[in-house]
Amino acid sequence: MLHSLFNVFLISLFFYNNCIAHHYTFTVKEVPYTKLCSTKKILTVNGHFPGPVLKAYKGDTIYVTVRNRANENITMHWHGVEQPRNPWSAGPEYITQCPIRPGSDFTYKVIFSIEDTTVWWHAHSSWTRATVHGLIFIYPWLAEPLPFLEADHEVPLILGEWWKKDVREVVEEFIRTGGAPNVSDALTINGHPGFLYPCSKSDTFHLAVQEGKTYRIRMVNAAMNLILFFAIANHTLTVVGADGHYTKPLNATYITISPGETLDVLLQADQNPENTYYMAARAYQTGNITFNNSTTVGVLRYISSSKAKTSLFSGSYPNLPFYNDTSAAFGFFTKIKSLFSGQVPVQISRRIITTISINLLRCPQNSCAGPNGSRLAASMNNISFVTPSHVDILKAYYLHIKGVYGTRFPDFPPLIFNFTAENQPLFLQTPRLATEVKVVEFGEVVELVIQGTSLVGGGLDHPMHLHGFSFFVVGVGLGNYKISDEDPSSMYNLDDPPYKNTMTVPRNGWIAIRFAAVNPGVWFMHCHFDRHQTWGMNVVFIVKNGIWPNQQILPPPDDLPPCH
Ligand SMILES: *[C@@H]1O[C@H](CO)[C@@H](O)[C@H](O)[C@H]1NC(C)=O
Ligand SMILES: *[C@@H]1O[C@H](CO)[C@@H](O)[C@H](O)[C@H]1NC(C)=O
Ligand SMILES: *[C@@H]1O[C@H](CO)[C@@H](O)[C@H](O)[C@H]1NC(C)=O
Ligand SMILES: *[C@@H]1O[C@H](CO)[C@@H](O)[C@H](O)[C@H]1NC(C)=O
Ligand SMILES: *[C@@H]1O[C@H](CO)[C@@H](O)[C@H](O)[C@H]1NC(C)=O
Ligand SMILES: *[C@@H]1O[C@H](CO)[C@@H](O)[C@H](O)[C@H]1NC(C)=O
Ligand SMILES: *[C@@H]1O[C@H](CO)[C@@H](O)[C@H](O)[C@H]1NC(C)=O
Ligand SMILES: *[C@@H]1O[C@H](CO)[C@@H](O)[C@H](O)[C@H]1NC(C)=O
Ligand SMILES: *[C@@H]1O[C@H](CO)[C@@H](O)[C@H](O)[C@H]1NC(C)=O
Ligand SMILES: *[C@@H]1O[C@H](CO)[C@@H](O)[C@H](O)[C@H]1NC(C)=O
Ligand SMILES: *[C@@H]1O[C@H](CO)[C@@H](O)[C@H](O)[C@H]1NC(C)=O
Ligand SMILES: [Cu+2]
Repeated sequence: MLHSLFNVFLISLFFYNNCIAHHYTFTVKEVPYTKLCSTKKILTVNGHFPGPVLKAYKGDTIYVTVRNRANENITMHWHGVEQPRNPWSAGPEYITQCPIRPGSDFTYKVIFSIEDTTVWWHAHSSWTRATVHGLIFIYPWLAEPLPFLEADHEVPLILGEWWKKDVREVVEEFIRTGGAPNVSDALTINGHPGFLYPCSKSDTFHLAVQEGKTYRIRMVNAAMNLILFFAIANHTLTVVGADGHYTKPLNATYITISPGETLDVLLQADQNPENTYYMAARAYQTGNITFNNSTTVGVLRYISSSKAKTSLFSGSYPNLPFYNDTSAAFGFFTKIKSLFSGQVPVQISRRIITTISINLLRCPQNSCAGPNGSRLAASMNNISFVTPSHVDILKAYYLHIKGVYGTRFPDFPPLIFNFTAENQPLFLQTPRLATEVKVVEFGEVVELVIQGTSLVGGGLDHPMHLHGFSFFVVGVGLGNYKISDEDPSSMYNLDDPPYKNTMTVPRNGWIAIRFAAVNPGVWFMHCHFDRHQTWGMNVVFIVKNGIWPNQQILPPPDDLPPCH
């Protein structure tokens, strides 16, 4: 008995030490890449696009040294990792740190706690995340069984967007002109546009599968500005995880995935092995805005197929929903349920209601490139968030530096109007520019209602992401949230709602999320469409320290990048 226990101990230690590193080095540098018939230099981690997969056991702490050997500022974010008490490693530029400057290094301490399944990492300064991103695979401890059939293989799958121009030029241009950013030139699967795009026959993602085996696709939508539909021809996708948490198994013929979201999907290689099957992704887009309606395609073939090489261009395409099919998009989102029941906080101590809007700012002589010569902006509760430029908010909070931010983010929209009306009076379009945070006491149970508005252009979907927490999505609806309702919980799922870090607010609709504010720190919340983040659809939560030492922010690391 003693002997066998000892053996188990040895084996697990051996496995632990050999399979999973606890220290990684990310060297950020520019490397030339050729796609769509043109070559440009892009920012990469260790020369790779997409970047390397990190692996961790549940509850592990890993260290990632980011060495900036590029010629622009950078920060790194560990998307979906709650980082208990450790906002110092959260990453958003000028929110929790000043950037790592060219030639400098910073070691991030990434503290895993309650996360299971798959999350990801990406740069969090300007639009550098376009090419600086990768997946994080989380494994349960050896003794802990998976709640679904163990797969035979794991497949990392990153959906992305590619611009032929340097992304810095795209950003510089739309900030300068006040118009919308140029849309991308391609969608990608693991960096490959696929053979439907020019010059891309050899730049196509291939997945070779063995008949009868099960594949666990660990995927993320790393696109900058597009929600995507994805499917694989003739194969059912079984969703078992979302945003780093287990879900009830869900069989689907297609999935919808928003920027920032991760999914764990099981794929059975159970179709005729002689055929070729395509996987494909393209945009879900409801608003009246320009987007790239092209399709990225990858190839799934069976290893045993005799005609593998010749049949490449005669495969089956999957059926994807039409671009503006809201019931298909939200039909998928709302079918995702947590594996577990009864974990939602029922008593809330604070309800915050916020609008999210696209806005316009006047320009002298109507000289900007937005509608009517104005400048496009975006807001929450009519405040277009102004990012500090000299000191980050965390440092200002920790060291009591005044004048960096205000604490007057309102609990309620400053004006009540028909948020989703077809025609809005123009005077509502102009936001207030400010750096206002929401301060929350340690331990408060927050319900946050996020209401989309139809201001400027009639409304859009918005994937909203919160750092530092996972939240329960207790409600999703179209139209106006009924603010006057005494007890809105009759329209909520308080049993098994999904536990997420990113949730899409439907066009002219709302979501209600709940989280317990038990993670002290400074936590960014923003739209994961990067153009909206750039325009100010952001807010910061400051969760104060609790009374016990283990309820307080950890001390800052020694190598924190200086601000000036
Ligand atoms: C954006 O698109 C416009 C119109 O097609 C073009 O003139 C401009 O050069 C583009 N800018 C960038 C940075 O791609
Ligand atoms: C979409 O991408 C295709 C292929 O790169 C490109 O030819 C087209 O111009 C793009 N569409 C828009 C609206 O930019
Ligand atoms: C795959 O699906 C397509 C479209 O649904 C169908 O036309 C085709 O016959 C199917 N192919 C196989 C091999 O099942
Ligand atoms: C889901 O799909 C898998 C594989 O195609 C199948 O084995 C399973 O029975 C399906 N489950 C349900 C509930 O339909
Ligand atoms: C869509 O936007 C364009 C300008 O970007 C405008 O001319 C057009 O009227 C809009 N269409 C609708 C249906 O709102
Ligand atoms: C895609 O957009 C182009 C213009 O950019 C348009 O000509 C084409 O009809 C669109 N395709 C679909 C399927 O909507
Ligand atoms: C979706 O787009 C099609 C074609 O552009 C249009 O006919 C249809 O009305 C749109 N549907 C919705 C719900 O907007
Ligand atoms: C542009 O101005 C005209 C005239 O004032 C107005 O009717 C229209 O709604 C404005 N468009 C936007 C997007 O503000
Ligand atoms: C708000 O606007 C929507 C869309 O035009 C409309 O259907 C709804 O009746 C309006 N609600 C109120 C209270 O006026
Ligand atoms: C936002 O604030 C500005 C400035 O105070 C005001 O003009 C505008 O009407 C407000 N809009 C909304 C939707 O509250
Ligand atoms: C890089 O960061 C430093 C320190 O915050 C700042 O002074 C500098 O302006 C930044 N450079 C760019 C190009 O943003
Ligand atoms: Cu948005």
